[in-house]
Amino acid sequence: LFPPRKAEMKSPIVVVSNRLPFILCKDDDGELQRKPCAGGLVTAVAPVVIQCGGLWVGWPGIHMDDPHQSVPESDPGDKGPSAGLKSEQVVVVHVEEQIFDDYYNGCCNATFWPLFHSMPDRAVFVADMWEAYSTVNAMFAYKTVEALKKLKAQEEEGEERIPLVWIHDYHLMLAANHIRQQCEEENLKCNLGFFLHIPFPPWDIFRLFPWDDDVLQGILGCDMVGFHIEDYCRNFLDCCQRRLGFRVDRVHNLVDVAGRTVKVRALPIGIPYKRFEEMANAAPRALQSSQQIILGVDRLDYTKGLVNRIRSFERLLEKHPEHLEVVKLMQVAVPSRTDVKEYQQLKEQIDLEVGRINGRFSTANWSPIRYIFGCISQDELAAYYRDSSVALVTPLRDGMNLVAKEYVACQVDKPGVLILSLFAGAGETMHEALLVNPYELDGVADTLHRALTMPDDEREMRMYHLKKRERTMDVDFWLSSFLKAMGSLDFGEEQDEPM
Ligand code: GDG
Repeated sequence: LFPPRKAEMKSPIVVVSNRLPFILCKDDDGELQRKPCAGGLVTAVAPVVIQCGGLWVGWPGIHMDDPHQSVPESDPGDKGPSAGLKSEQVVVVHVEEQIFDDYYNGCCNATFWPLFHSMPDRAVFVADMWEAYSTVNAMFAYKTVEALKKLKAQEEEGEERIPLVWIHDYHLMLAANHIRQQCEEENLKCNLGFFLHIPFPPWDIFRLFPWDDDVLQGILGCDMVGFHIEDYCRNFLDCCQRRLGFRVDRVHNLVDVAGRTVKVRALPIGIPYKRFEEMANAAPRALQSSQQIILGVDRLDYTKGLVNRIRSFERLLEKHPEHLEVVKLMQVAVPSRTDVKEYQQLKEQIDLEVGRINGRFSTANWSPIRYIFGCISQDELAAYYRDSSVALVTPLRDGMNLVAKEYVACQVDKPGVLILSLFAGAGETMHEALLVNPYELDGVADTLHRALTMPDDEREMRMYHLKKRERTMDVDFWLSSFLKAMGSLDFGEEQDEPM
């Protein structure tokens, strides 16, 4: 059974991610303050770091004037998941502003983000950005090795604890190899794990990156590499074999790196299911019950397929006019990377499409699309999920997609229908959703019609199975699976290791 109730970390964990589990900002007096983050990942991982006396290495969210300034303790009123993380458990990576810009806005978000989402035409390949990426990765690695030395110094006589270093996401694909090399030089031991939150693309796309071999070698510095789904594992193995000529075992998902074996695992992330279910049970009604609501919730990003989605909804109104004045598309689009031109253009395009379709179909008492460009609270979000008849989750490409899972957790009343893109990682496991190709607008429109007219017993049956799976395979399950695959959990003497 997961999570294994009695299991404990055998040794401390060092989490390495682009962002710390909170953001530092200045209050009115210019004093630094922690602003908590409450995403599922932080909620699951921070308590483990706190419990095992581990460390978190990351960028604090601002460029600090004095890089030696210490991180403040959390506010006494902070109820966020990282509140218990003491300042001595936080390792801040400071990066000079221009280098950070080339690393983050450049190589991470203008190169790897589109490329890994199989949209190579949007990707830029600039040597300076790649150089900044390599520099920042080396800085993260240096800080991590310093952190490992600190942990080593805290060991008691005769004790040897081998820490787990867990690196997250496409921002830090070179860090593992640096850490491994430095640890060898300094005679430090650690187990290295990496998890990629976005897709890993097929070989034919990946090879477009001019320094593709460095990226592979960087990731292979780990002992284990985790992806959301088997397809991404297969793509990665293909690249290791075809680009580097390494031997791969496709039955057990292993790569032989000069005699060292790297495990490759599909570990689909889940959500804090109970938290969403509780919020949905508690939240007051948010939407008018007289209309059928089709809900979309996304960061405003070109990978999320918002323009296609809005046009599919238009096709629904054209093809099935019985839905006029009865249904409404409610789209929440959270501002994201707003200083980037491509994202500004996408926003303008969505504004135009929404205006055009509302102008075309609205009547005195009804308009087809309600569009929120902004962030709503988690309680409100849970109520929107609960009160919508259909969730329309149609990314063009998505590593996993948590919105689909959160919608399912919040179906505590009359169950709704989940429409899900074939090209989201979530589509691999959420079989009872209505799966669609977001590029085929007519197909999505027909599926919308099917969802809106689906008999109650079919809705209930589909949602029952979806809920059952997500309740079990929640974010704690994912966390335990990763730690177990890394061999980092101690199950105690009385308890057998779960299968
Ligand atoms: C990356 C990968 C992978 C959205 N609007 C509001 C709001 N949200 C929250 C949702 C959800 C999260 O944002 C979005 O998660 P996704 O999974 O959809 O997408 P990414 O941000 O792109 O995440 C993705 C994920 O990493 C995890 O590995 O699934 O594929 O791209 O949790 O609830 N939250 C609030 N107000 C909003 O308006 N409070």
